[in-house]
Amino acid sequence: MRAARARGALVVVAASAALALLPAAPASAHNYVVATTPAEGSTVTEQPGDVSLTTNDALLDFGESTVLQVVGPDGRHYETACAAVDGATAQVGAELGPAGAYTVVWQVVSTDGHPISGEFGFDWQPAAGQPVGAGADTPPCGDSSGDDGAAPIEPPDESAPTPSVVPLGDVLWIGGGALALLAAALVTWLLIRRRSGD
Ligand SMILES: [Cu+2]
Repeated sequence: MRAARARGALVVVAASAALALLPAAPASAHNYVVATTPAEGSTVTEQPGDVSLTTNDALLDFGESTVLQVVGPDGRHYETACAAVDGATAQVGAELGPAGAYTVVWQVVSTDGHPISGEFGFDWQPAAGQPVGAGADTPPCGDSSGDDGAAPIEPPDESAPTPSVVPLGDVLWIGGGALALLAAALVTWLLIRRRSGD
């Protein structure tokens, strides 16, 4: 009788742990990257003109919340303008400078209003006769901070009319799921320990 009750409790614990994980599903609504120009890890020999990032779904455009920075091996910025959004693609004009490894630091706003960010890299080995850009110390687009701009830009400030921009909800759901799993593991351990103690 006692073993049956303990087994029933285990089923309940397992079921509630599984339920606790369900709310994490909406996080998958975030756009994901399907292509970049230049391609990640590729070697580029001619000025690409534009550097771009394409996701699986339409991007929202809040102006400054869309960022594409092209950082050269010398740490300078080789994007030449502000990033623009066209459907599922964000792009920025660029004129690459010295040969070497370039990193594109990006932030875009997902269809659900949450910013997503990341970076990708490519190698620039200009063919003979290719013009090279001089670059700039700071991002040419909307840089008001004193830092070097290498880090992803902060989401729009709190006064912006986009309350859902910070993905805190996702963090809480995931954190809540992890806590529920921990609690379930603890209860299971206690039940097993009690049974073996009989
Ligand atoms: Cu989201």
